[in-house]
Amino acid sequence: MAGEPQTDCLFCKIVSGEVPATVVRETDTTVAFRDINPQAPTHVLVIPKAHYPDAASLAAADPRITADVLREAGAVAADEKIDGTGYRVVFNTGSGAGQTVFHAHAHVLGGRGLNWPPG
Ligand code: IU
Repeated sequence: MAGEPQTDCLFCKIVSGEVPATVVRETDTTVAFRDINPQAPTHVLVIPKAHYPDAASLAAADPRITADVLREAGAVAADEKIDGTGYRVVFNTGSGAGQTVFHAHAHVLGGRGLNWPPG
């Protein structure tokens, strides 16, 4: 069923605590943790606790939790003090765009200059 935990999903296991992560923020609906392979001085992932394979399916199913994820991305940026200089929130969607974990997640990247367009 949509939103239910998936036994084979790494991020569902982080939500349940089965897989450890460096959690920086948590709400009723979201978890934010440091990316294991950081691409910038700040690289935090914000995920919904509910399982949706990507941002589009999350947004279609639950706009409120989608807003929670975006609000938490902003809160991470403020916590990390990268909101003044600028930061990027990225939802890779589909393997052709670099998505490797099919549980919706926002990358929050900052703490260095970020080029545009991204690679
Ligand atoms: P992507 O947009 O699906 O490619 O992002 C997945 C991210 O999850 C990627 O940046 C990984 O480094 C990160 N990650 C993690 O933080 N911990 C893990 O155990 C695994 C991946 I596997």
